[in-house]
Amino acid sequence: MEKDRRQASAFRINQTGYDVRWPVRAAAVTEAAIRLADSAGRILRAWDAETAPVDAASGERVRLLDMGVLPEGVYELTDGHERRRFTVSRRPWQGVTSALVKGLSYQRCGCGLDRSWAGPYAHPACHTAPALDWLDHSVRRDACGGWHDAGDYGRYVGPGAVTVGHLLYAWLLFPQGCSEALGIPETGSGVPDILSECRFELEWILKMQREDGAFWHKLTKARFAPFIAPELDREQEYLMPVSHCATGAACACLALASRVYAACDAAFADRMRAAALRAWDWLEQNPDFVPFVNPEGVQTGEYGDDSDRDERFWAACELLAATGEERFRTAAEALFAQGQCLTAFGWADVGGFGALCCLFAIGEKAGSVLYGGLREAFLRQTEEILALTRVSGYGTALAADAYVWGSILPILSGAMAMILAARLTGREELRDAALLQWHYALGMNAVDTCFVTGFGERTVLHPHHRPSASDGVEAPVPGQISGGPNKVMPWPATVEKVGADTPPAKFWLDETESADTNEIAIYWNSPAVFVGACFSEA
Ligand code: 9MR
Ligand code: ZN
Repeated sequence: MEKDRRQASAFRINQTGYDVRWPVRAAAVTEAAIRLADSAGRILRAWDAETAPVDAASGERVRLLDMGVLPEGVYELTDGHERRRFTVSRRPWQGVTSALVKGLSYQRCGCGLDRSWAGPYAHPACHTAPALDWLDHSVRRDACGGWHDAGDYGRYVGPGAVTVGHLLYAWLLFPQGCSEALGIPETGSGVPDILSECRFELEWILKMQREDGAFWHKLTKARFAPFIAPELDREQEYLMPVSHCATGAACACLALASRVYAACDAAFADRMRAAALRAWDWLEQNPDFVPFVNPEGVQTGEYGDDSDRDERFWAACELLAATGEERFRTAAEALFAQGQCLTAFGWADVGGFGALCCLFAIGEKAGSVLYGGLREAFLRQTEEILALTRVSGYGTALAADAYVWGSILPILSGAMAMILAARLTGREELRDAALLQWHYALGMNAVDTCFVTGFGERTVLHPHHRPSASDGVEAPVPGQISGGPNKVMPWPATVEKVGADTPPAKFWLDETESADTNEIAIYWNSPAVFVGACFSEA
């Protein structure tokens, strides 16, 4: 039975439906003639039999069908052999967008998840013991809190800061698209739930700052826990050495958050602003980049990076926005002049956030370099992403050879850039291309799978996620997005199971063991929230 259900359909659709406002697109992996009918059986569109060129990423002959804007209703695509239904409605993605935010609340650490809001995914408090400094075990400190990073129980400063960055900008740009009540402990407090959820991480980030302003890179054990429930994972956790990238990302994120929370909690905002300024001072006093590498004996996520130029750039932009001080303009301009990837919103490359800050938070006041010049560079770089969608059979913003570990990140990050570029220019083709990435995430892809747990008729059932695998509940924790296909860095076991000849966009296993293709991570959920909020905005 299971096998049949997993058989891919010839029609790859957004399994959560489509919005009445925008063109409906689906991918067809069939050479036969195709018809689109409404619920009364009326034929609305027909496509002749056609042999499409092979799509390099999926190895499939795929046609991207454009059905235009359709009124509310249920529709059916058929090629004479198979049929597939989809719905068109108003704001269909609010539910999945809210679930993606709530998906983060299930990652809360240092506290229990109460049954009243976490339902069957409740668990007692986890990771509440004080941490030791890895470099000096005599130093003991409370660093409790934050979200578990992913399927593991570590908390990592840079990835956490980036996650909050996606979420706060989602809220700043598309407040209606991500302001639903979520059913979290703070629901009803008067503060939008998405901001309360971010605050949970921000309070932890603040705890990760050393007295001299630097940030510890991460808080983890020496090695990953077995697949046990979080509260049973009781081995000693350590503050791993400080790093330039963690300090730069935390600095930027806290400066951004200080602007956002000023209206609802001035004292909290001030604390974050002061912490950001101390982090900046540390960066100034420590100009020479040192990459973080796991100390000997440590095997948890490394999150290594070869430069802190982008973290410094994002930090300078956010501090300029938060303080208006000239010294941050000077710093941001100099860092911009060194070259930045302005379309990247990932844990390693954060230059996109600097662009976002200048173009949408500061605006023309940023001046001729950080507004005018940067805008032009940003639009030029976004054009390259748009070009990727044009050569992909599915319209995916990823080259065939770039299906990395967590390929969902560059795909959604590309969508973010195109959304912003569409907002700057009003060009609908950018918006439509961004929307294709959302469809990809929700099922319009080579594995015919909705990558968000709990959504879609063919969905992720076995994410690499310790709580999902150990809670005794059959369904995985909902509202969490799989990293997706990875042919750049797959594990040998994955290669063996998938087959070395499998095309990149199909290099995916819905198996708990496969961290390399099927883990979930906070910074994969958060760009999905940004994109979902954009397309759910009223
Ligand atoms: O998302 C990270 C990906 O870009 C790297 O290629 C991969 C291997 O280093 O690590 C990923 O991050 C993992 C982290 O190291 C530990 N927690 C789980 C993360 C998601 O798989
Ligand atoms: Zn925990």
